[in-house]
Amino acid sequence: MTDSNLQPETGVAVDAPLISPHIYHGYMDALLQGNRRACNLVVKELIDQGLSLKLLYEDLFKASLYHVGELWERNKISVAREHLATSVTEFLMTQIYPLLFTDQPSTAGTAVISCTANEFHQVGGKMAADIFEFNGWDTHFLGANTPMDHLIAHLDETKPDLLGLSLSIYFNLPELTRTIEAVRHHYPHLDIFTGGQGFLHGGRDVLNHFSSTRYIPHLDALETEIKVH
Ligand code: B12
Repeated sequence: MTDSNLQPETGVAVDAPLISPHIYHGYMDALLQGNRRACNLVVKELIDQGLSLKLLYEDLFKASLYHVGELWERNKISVAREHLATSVTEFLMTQIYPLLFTDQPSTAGTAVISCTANEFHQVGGKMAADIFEFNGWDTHFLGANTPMDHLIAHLDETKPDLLGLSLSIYFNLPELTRTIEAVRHHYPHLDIFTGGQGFLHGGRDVLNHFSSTRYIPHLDALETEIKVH
C-alpha cells in the first residue's frame, strides 16, 4: 500500500493488503475481549510481514479505536470495554518500542507533545510523539490534561524546537486557544503543530490567528512535515 491510499481527513487507509478484513476483525474481537496476548500476536505478525509503524498505528490501532468509539456511541459496548480497549492499545504501543528506539542519538531536534488542560484523550498525541522519535527527534510526551502553567514551565526548562498539541474534544478549543496565546507570548517563533478529532468539525480557522501554527490531520502528513522541517 502506498501513502496515497490514506483518506485525507482521517488518515485511515482505504485498503490495506497486510491487514485483511479477517485479520482486522480477529484483532477487534481480541481487543474488545481485552486479550492482550492475542492482540500482541497479530501485531507481531504484521510487523514481521513488513507493516510500517505508521500504518500499524493508523490502520490497526487508530481504526480499531475509532470503531470502539462508534460501538460505545451506539451503546453496543460499555464504557468499561472502551477503557479496556484503550488500555490494551497503549500496552501494545509500548510493546513495540524496541523497534522505535535505536542506539543512534536523536539529532533532529526536540519536540514537546501534550494535551491541554481537560483534554483526556492522549493516544493520538502519543502516536505523534512516536513518529517524531522514529524520525530522529527527541520527544517529551506529557500526556493528558497538562495545566497551561506547567506546560509553559516545561517549555522554559527544555527549550524545544517544536510543540505539538492534541485536541479531541471540540469544547476544549477555547483552552487550546488560550494555551497557544500563552505559548506565543513567551515563545513568538516556536513551531506549533496541532492535531486531533476536535478539529474535524471546525476550529482550524482559529489557528490562522497565530504564526507558525499548523493543523496536521494524520501521521502521514506529520511525517511529510517533519521531513521538510
Ligand atoms: C478512548 C476514548 C476516551 C478515553 C481516553 C483515554 C486515553 N487514554 O486517551 C476517555 C474515557 C478519557 C474518554 C473520555 C471522553 N470522551 Co472519548 N473517546 C475515546 C475513543 C474511543 C478513542 C480515542 C483514541 O484514542 N482514538 C485513536 C487516536 C489515535 O486517534 P486521534 O486522537 O484522532 O489521533 C490521530 C489524529 O487525530 C492525529 N493527532 C491526534 N493528536 C495529535 C497531535 C499532534 C501534535 C499531531 C501532529 C497529530 C495528532 O494523529 C493521530 C493518528 O492519526 C474515541 C473514539 C474515536 N473516534 O477516537 C472517543 C471520543 C474521542 N470521545 C468522545 C467523547 C464525547 C468523550 C467524552 C466527552 C465522554 C463523556 N461524556 O465523558 C469524554 C471527554 C473527556 C475529556 N475531557 O477529554 C467523542 C468525541 C466527539 C467530539 N469530537 O466531540 C469520541 C469521538 C467518541 C464518539 N464517537 O462520540 N474518551
